[in-house]
Amino acid sequence: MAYELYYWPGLQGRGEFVRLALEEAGADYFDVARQKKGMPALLASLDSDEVEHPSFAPPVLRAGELLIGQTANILLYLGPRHGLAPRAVAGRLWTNQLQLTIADIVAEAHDTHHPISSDAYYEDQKKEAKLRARDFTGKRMPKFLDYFERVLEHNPGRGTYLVGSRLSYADLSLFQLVEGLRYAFPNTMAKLEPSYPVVVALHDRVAARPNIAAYLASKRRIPFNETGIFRHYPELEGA
Ligand SMILES: N[C@@H](CCC(=O)N[C@@H](CS)C(=O)NCC(=O)O)C(=O)O
Repeated sequence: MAYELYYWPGLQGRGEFVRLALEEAGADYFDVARQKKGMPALLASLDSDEVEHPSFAPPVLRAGELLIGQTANILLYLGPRHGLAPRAVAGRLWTNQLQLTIADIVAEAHDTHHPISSDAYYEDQKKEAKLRARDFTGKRMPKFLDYFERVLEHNPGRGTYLVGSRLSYADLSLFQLVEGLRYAFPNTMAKLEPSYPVVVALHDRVAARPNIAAYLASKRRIPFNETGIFRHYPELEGA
């Protein structure tokens, strides 16, 4: 069975957390909206008249009969099926908890460029974006990175992975978070990274995994750009 991933074409966005899990697993999947006539199919996955369990927003994954929305929920489903999360309930919940915490900082990263409204242009909320980004880079980024560094250090597996002694989708997502923050806030990350050696080492190990490295080098990996969640606006770093 090939999975169908429904996500906006042309940007990594939250779809990327699902792509990374599918790529690491070597799973068969179609990125539906990137194929011909894919957009109507994507929109149909959100249309309450068409589907039993409509999603509010992409990403959405079709797995056979199931249509699953919410990034963390999709990963909760995929994880144990592809050896990317523990099977026992405590481990599954812990992995999900970490993913939800990553979702929290992802939402905050988004709000640095859209602090007032997701429906308004960045250009119309630049002043507020500057204030929000100052708080995000000065306080929130270090607070979240402190947390993930601590989780890695406290894992009896001694910093190799976030959960137990094996790679999980939470590790892939932390990799993507570091990638995104580096793209959006390169100066801040250059200053912060020396304080987070374990997070950075995990990022590097994920990047070197054969399936991930092949994916990153492929055309399937959409470059970061200013339509996604992680956007590089130099003025938001005080430049
Ligand atoms: N909590 C959801 C958020 C989904 C979400 O906000 N998707 C964005 C794209 S990354 C979107 O299309 N939002 C449209 C909207 O909020 O109106 C998740 O983690 O999947």
